[in-house]
Amino acid sequence: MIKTVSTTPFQDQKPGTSGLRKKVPVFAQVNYAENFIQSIFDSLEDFAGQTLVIGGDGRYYNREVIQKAIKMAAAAGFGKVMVGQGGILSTPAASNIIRKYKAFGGIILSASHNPGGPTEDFGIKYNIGNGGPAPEKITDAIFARSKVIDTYKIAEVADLDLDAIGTFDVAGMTVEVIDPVADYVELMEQLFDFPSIRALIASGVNVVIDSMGAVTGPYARQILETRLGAPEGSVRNAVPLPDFGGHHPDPNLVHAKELYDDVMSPDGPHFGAASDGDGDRNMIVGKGMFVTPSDSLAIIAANATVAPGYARGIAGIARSMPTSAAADRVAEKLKIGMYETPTGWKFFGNLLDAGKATVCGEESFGTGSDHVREKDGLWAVLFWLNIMAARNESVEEIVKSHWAEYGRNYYSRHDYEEVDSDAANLLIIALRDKLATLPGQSFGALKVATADDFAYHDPIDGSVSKNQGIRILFEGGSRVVFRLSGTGTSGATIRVYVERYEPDASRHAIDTQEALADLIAVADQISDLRKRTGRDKPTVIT
Ligand code: VG1
Ligand code: CO
Repeated sequence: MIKTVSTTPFQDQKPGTSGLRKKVPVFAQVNYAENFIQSIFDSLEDFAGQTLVIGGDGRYYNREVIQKAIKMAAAAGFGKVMVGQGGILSTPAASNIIRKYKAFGGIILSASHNPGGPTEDFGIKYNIGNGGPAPEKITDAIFARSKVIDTYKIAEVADLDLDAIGTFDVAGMTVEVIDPVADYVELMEQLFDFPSIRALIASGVNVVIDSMGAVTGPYARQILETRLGAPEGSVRNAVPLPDFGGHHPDPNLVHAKELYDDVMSPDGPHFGAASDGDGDRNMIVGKGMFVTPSDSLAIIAANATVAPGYARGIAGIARSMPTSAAADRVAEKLKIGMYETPTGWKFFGNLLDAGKATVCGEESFGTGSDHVREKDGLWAVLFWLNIMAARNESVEEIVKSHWAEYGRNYYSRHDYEEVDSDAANLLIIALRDKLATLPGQSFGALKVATADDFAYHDPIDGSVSKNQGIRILFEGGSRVVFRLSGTGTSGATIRVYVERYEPDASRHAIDTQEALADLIAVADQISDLRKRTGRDKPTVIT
């Protein structure tokens, strides 16, 4: 029943910031997905008889690849596969299942915040036994293997019915089709004060969540509507659809604008949140106040002890390098560790496992903690509701008092999407060449203090990750950072991150883009971005 199939390698299966992402037609090529899945298995050791978790965000091609992965796991010798009903598992839910049931690892099918559909994006990611994304050592091995692979193994059996909960046999391997939501909800109930949040909602605080036609719908409905008593319909776009109902499931001010406008309107809800394709990102909006993800991390850390799961305090905070330094000030005040990592959740895993960091965050709408090893969108939403309930304050009040205490880090990211790859690479190379001459140079009132290409030395395993972003730091705490995206599927995306620290509370009400205007201009001057890319403005500003 186990068939060995000859194949020829593809040269483009290099995992990026978060797994392998390609357009569906690329993944649908004969043997393409199989090659990559076999390359994962070939890079792992000692998993015979162990459990593999499989699930995805429900996007187009999810079910097809899940069937292949199950049959290949059986052929590879796994003892058991746990798969979410309908092929559904949000990324944080998958991480939880891996940890809770002590699985060997998991395969998550998602291209996260990228659109879905027959000509849109798909992705495959491998997570290790701690529930987190495979570290570079493993993703490098997978890529190396994918370039030379010549056979894969697959069980020749009929497709499994993914919609029926229960235990089945696939070529001698057990497959358990599980409720994708139950374990996750149980975990959230342990971490947060559900009775207080329930009371907050009952008191008339109107909460809405936009699931953007992606995976969080079933999770959000169970938590917000069933457990916390919000009226039916509080979760919008709640059914996961293969094309996300045409939504671009990226929770930011561009793609979740409808929700934002609604919360900002006088009669709209008091609190709104949105999540991405696979449920690991979050956007938090309160009436009159959009919360930047960097501020969200800082505020969650500063208020963490209000949540029962964090009542004993947090051990440390970790943030990706481009994320604003708002959380650093909280760590300083709490006298706890602060860790600055490269972009991508895989770099937090060691810090979380070692107990060095409890909460982590990225400027890209990602926040999470040691409860799983992925960022977690609904976790962040519940944390905010728990803080609001405990402090009896609105989002706006909480953010403003945080700024008054710690100062405000004005922050924005400008993305230039689908630019010519050569132009983007040349821009980074040219910046790298300039680094040594920048310190001491002045641009108007801004004087460069230091400039480098960020390299991370993992304090736990000693591994080194180089070329993680060009940073130019100015005297007084302002900075600009340049890096290329590792999640896009066409052309290159240049990300420019801009930050200014403003301690003076009388200057906390300036429009963000205005507050950063001089830095934005200097970023262009130093990088020559507009000339090099032919673009006169960013594709997306967050
Ligand atoms: C982006 C974000 C990064 C995030 C990654 C995966 O990566 O910037 O912070 O970890 O997406 O998020 P990049 O390389 O395109 O900048 V998800 O929700 O797409 O898995
Ligand atoms: Co995501």
